[in-house]
Amino acid sequence: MQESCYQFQATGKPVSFERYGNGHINETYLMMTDAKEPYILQKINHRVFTDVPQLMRNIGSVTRHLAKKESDPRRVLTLVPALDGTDFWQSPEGNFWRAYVFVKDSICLERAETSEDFRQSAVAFGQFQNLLSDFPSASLQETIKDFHHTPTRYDAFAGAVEKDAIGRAKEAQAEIGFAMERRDSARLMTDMMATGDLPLRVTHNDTKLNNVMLDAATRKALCVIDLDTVMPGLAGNDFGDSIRFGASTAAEDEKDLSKVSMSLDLFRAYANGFLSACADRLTDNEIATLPEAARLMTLECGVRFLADYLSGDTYFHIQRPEHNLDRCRTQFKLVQDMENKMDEMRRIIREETP
Ligand code: ADP
Ligand code: GN1
Ligand code: MG
Repeated sequence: MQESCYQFQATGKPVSFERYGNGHINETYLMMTDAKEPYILQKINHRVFTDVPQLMRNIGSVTRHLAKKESDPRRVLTLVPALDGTDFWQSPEGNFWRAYVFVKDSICLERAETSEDFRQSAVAFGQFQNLLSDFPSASLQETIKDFHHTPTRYDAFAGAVEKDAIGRAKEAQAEIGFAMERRDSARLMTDMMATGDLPLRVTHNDTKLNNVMLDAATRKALCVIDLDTVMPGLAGNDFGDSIRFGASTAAEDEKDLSKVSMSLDLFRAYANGFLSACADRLTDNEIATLPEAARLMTLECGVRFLADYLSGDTYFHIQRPEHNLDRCRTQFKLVQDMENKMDEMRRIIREETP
């Protein structure tokens, strides 16, 4: 058994330990004990999160804030303390591990099976923002600097094109061109933030459908997971990142681009759930820019995948050599589709605003 299995205050003795889930950043494992208690163990990616103690202080304070408001243990992510009572354990090799209570009788979807599944994820993320609206944001550290500062992401991408570290730029000319044509448009949200036209809130910043748990029996929203990037951010980015991943008609790494489009039905379902949960706290500007936020989060993610492809796949986990290029292509296909559907997306937001 892995040494990390013995470092947390678990019930029972560890009997199995296996790789789990589909995250692109951390290494996630399911540990089972002889008391039949499952736990999630994670080896935190400390190349991505360079200050793990600070990251874990954020997660500890956020989960404890949520736990004060929610008594049902399945409705809030809960850290399992290490033997010494801290929220993580550092191995002799210098790796950082943490453990979570497994959210039982839940499902975590890569794709919504029905539009109601997707609407439920929107309710979860909308409520998550509500529950954190009184969280002291100044106490949160930025775990990844400029995480959703799209122009800064573009600068890093331009640097990767220029450097062309492993000679891949020639194969990606079309994608590089697509991204560069849209570079100026990428400033919209960050410029509005700089002028105070969009407020900073405590947001999740990684609102993929597989970062939310639904009740396996009722399929209603249970809780939001993957709290590594909870930081001050824009409400629209949480909306937009969910649309990017969950409103697509295909997987994020689909190779057949004819299958990839942005479903207006799924867009409406998400808008309905999100706005019903938190529209009363959002400003008119925040609501009006939701369609553009969806386009920009998708563009930004495509640019990040492409930059990682050009740099030799150092950031996102990959399962095949062209994986990041395939992911970039689906994102850009979605951007194009959203550009064609922007008027309808705006109309849906107006119609779904309570
Ligand atoms: P990553 O940052 O790598 O995406 P996540 O924290 O999202 O890691 O975890 C990866 C996957 O593990 C999730 O998509 C989910 O399927 C599963 N998972 C994570 N935490 C829990 C939990 N507390 N209970 C049940 N499943 C979980
Ligand atoms: C990563 O960790 P995961 O798989 O939930 C990434 C997100 C990207 C996403 C693309 C910390 O999310 O920003 O949008 O992949 N997380 C980090 O699928 O970079
Ligand atoms: Mg995740």
